[in-house]
Amino acid sequence: ADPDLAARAAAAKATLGERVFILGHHYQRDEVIAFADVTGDSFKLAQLAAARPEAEAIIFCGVHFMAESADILTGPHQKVILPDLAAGCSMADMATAEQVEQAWDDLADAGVEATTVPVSYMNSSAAIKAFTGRHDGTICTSSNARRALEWAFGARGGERVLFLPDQHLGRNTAIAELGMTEADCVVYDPRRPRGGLSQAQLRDAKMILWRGHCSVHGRFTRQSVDEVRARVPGVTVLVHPECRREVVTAADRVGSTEYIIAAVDAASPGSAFAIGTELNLVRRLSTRHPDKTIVFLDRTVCFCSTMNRIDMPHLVWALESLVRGETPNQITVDPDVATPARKALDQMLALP
Ligand code: CIZ
Ligand code: SF4
Repeated sequence: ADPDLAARAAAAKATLGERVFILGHHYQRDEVIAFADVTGDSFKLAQLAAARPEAEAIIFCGVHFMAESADILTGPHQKVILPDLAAGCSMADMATAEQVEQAWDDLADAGVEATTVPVSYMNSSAAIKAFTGRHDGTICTSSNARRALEWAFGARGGERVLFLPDQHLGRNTAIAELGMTEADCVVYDPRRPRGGLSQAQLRDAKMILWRGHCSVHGRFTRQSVDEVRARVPGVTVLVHPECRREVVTAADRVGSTEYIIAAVDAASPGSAFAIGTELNLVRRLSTRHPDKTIVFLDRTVCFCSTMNRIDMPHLVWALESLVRGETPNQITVDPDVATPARKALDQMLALP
């Protein structure tokens, strides 16, 4: 890390004081996390975004969909800033509003849209969250996907769920947490007519999984797990539910980033973990626990390139712009979109 940039960030932050609130996602670089007032996964950060109403500016060190959610959940006087506008998410980009409207029309043609509940992962655009709210669905994260599905099939009375946009989180949660089988799940491919499915398949499915995935977590394989077990004797394999089904079944434990952090923190000295999630977080856990062996599940997988776009030059630029009275890279969600998206986010925050 560049000491000059760190000194400039510290000086600007001190000048701004309570006027700025810096949120840092667990997948951010160490040097950026050092300046975060709070850190968390997307669920925790969504809950915390509105925690400091006196802050005029929220610098979101994470990716675009998270900044959009923060704008939706915070007051109109609070400006949300994404230090680099190119910090998107390839998974969120895999479901566009037009494609999802088309899928809903396909469900209507099959006569089942009224009994289908949209459940959308936080990792989606504000437009997808708005679609979800307009159809009385809910947002979920990997921390509460089980509760979201239980609500959709329970209190909400759905017969099937349209799960957007991460097929792996949807499948892993349905099978491991709700006792469904592969046969209950179908994959809707937005590039094919009617998602590549028959009307009977749309009707009979309990989980209609969108064909989306994370370009980082989707790269771990069954072989990654086998190889790490051979390399590190007695290792506990801990993976995120964005990993493919074959990886989750081969692993020992599965859970959100918050779950992974808690599991490693609670383990006794001398324990060994191979972790299948973003590399910045795995390295940070390894540094924090020198008494434990912590390895990355697959050495050929790399950082999330868009998370890593938020670096010290961008953070310093955002902070110093605020000091000058400028508000660069502000993320604002149009009220037509924000209102139904907020409804879907509030439904998530109200899950039991
Ligand atoms: O993969 C991601 O972007 C995750 C895990 C987000 C989050 O914190 O839920
Ligand atoms: Fe998107 Fe995956 Fe990066 Fe998360 S880790 S921001 S899901 S591409």
